[in-house]
Amino acid sequence: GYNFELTSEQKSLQELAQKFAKEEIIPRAPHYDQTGDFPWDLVKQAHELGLRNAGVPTKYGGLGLRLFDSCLLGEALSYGCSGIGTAIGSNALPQAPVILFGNEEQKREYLGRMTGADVLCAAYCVTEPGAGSDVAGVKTHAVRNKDGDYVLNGQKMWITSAGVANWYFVLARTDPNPNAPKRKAFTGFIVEANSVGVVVGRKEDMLGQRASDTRGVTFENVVVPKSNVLAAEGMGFRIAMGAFDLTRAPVGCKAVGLAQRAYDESVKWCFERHTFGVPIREHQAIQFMLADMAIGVETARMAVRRACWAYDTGRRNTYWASIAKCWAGDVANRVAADAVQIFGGAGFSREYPVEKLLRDAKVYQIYEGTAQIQRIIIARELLSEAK
Ligand code: CO8
Ligand code: FAD
Repeated sequence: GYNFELTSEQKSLQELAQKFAKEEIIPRAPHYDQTGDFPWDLVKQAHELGLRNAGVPTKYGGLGLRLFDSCLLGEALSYGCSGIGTAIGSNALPQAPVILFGNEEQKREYLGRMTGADVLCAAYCVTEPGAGSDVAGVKTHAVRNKDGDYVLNGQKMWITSAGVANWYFVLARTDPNPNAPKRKAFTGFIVEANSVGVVVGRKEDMLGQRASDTRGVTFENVVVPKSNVLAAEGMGFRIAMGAFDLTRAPVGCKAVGLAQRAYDESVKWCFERHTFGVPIREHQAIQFMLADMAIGVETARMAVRRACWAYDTGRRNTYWASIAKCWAGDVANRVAADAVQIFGGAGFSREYPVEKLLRDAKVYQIYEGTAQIQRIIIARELLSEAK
């Protein structure tokens, strides 16, 4: 069975990330929230401390952490600021297809590159203007040229770290037949960001997680060598879905970090703020809100750990990863909204920390599959199990 008690190594790792969040991220978070600049200084510091590329196997220079341990890091960084945490940790998403489906040469080149002295980012390009939830609606396509390489055309949208990436994972249609089965119609490519024909769009002006660099990317007759096909032509849909099994619990852990921060700020405020002659912590209505926040944070963390345990022990975790991502995303939104409520008018002001948490929380119900899509996946998994 599973045992979530942390070992002394896990505690040290967690403490390192917590210290970095407290001393480095929290003081600089308001600046990056206001400006929307990419937090290169913090990304570099995190890189030097070994807080990035955690899931990359040691053979390719990474920490080779289990998913459970990576999530300890992710939660701690997101506690400081989930936008900066995303900027620091978003390599995990484009790395997942390479870790799961790359050949030795691809792993050595594209994972090894990320773990060297240079501080590099990568990005995962699946979503398009006309296809987000419905991945099979992707229109970006690739055709073979006379050398057997591929020519890629299409437009991706909402791509995290697009403007700072060194390479992209790109999902493209390679079977033009509209009736081709999804599991055979798409191919996953690794695309060098400096390839001729790659055009990066302007940075999105976002509600929250503003430090994270989100942009569109257009591919105009980009030649991709055949050696940059992941697994084999036609494997793309399964690669994209397999990557989500590895990355949805880590997104959930970041939502837990945000929710824990909102809860901690609320508890602190309950001691400081007085109404009707008593600190507001003495009002039962406030206590019940705190209790509901605690229920959410604790169960969301457990759901994330349960999904990690399934993955780390080699079990298919699609169902658990979606439960973790969905529940943690919903909890983060409810807890952040309750934190604003507990702060009263101060909660509505940029001078206090909780309005940012509410803005930052929203995207946890949108990216890596919306709250509705997670429920679709959970229902499909449980019904197919029940058959
Ligand atoms: N593993 C392996 N194969 C799978 C999986 C899986 N988990 N899921 C599905 N498949 C296979 C199916 O078995 C099926 O194959 P077959 O035909 O052989 O049975 C084939 O794939 C097609 O599956 P479906 O019929 O289920 O396909 P649907 O078109 O019905 O849709 C989904 C499937 C699940 C709805 C899919 O489209 C989906 O996941 N949508 C959500 C998209 C999404 O999550 N996008 C996220 C983009 S990335 C992102 O947002 C990044 C955010 C920034 C993060 C920052 C991190 C720090
Ligand atoms: P739509 O698919 O148009 O959905 C609109 C609404 O309809 C949603 O509420 C959705 O839940 C609902 N809906 C859709 N279909 C159904 C259905 N069958 N049943 C019930 N409800 C349904 N993508 C990447 O590929 N890489 C990235 O790095 C990346 N980073 C992102 C960063 C940010 C900040 C944001 C906002 C998005 C990012 N995305 C990325 C895209 C993200 O994954 C998509 O926005 C998300 O999957 C939803 O797709 P959509 O925006 O097209 O919404």
